[in-house]
Amino acid sequence: MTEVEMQLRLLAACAIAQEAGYLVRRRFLERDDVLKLKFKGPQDYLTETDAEVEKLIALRLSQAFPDDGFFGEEGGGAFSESVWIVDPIDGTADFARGIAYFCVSIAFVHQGRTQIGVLYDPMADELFAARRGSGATLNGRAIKVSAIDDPRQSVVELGWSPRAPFPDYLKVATRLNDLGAGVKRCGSGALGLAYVAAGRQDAYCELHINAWDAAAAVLLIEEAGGWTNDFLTAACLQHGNRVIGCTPKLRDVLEEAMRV
Ligand code: LIP
Repeated sequence: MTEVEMQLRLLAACAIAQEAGYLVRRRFLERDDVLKLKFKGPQDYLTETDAEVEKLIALRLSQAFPDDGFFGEEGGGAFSESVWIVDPIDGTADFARGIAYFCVSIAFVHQGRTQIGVLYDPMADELFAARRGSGATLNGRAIKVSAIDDPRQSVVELGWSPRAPFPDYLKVATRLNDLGAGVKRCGSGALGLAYVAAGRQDAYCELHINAWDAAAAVLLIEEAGGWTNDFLTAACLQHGNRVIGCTPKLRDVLEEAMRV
């Protein structure tokens, strides 16, 4: 794929993520007060907006790049040599409950490697973007991970979902606490990883997360000078994987803490 073809995909992904984010924001602000919750599984929320936004993103990408593949959290798809991997709303639980902490996540994977990662948080109006080898940005300004190298000074977000055994989560959380880390959990793995890239926190770990949740944000960390585990393996595309994204000097202690 040529330099121009890749750059066009970055620019298009940024524009599409923002258009999709504006739709998510509209739906969030116009929702009625009656709580109508639907679930795909235990603690796995499904909203009409997820499907609506994913359809919009798929349409825009197919119009711009008809030969690329598409895989979305809601509608699935196929993993081809050049494929877009999309989470229309990462942080669905918070979106569904009226908490403004979610984002649109779009990754472009070519020959098995993430080449473009774009996240847009429509409530904060923050566009995170990265192209492999070209750095990472937040609203157009270069970002980099923090310089924290001491776990006792670190903030570590430890994500969880019923996809991983809760006792294992508690085991890792206890180890992180024993290291002196400030341990937190929010509800969007994508934003949690993006905040590591922006230096707002020092690590994001999760025992299991799906490719569409994290692929884009993992590239942000790589391009912002951080370290990540080998997340997007061939198996990850189908089955997900554990994820560690952090400042480089926290790698060893976090890999140890995440062994279960
Ligand atoms: C979410 C992930 C998060 C995980 C949540 C959920 P969703 O994705 O980003 O890391 O802990 O349970 O899976 O469902 O909001 O797209």
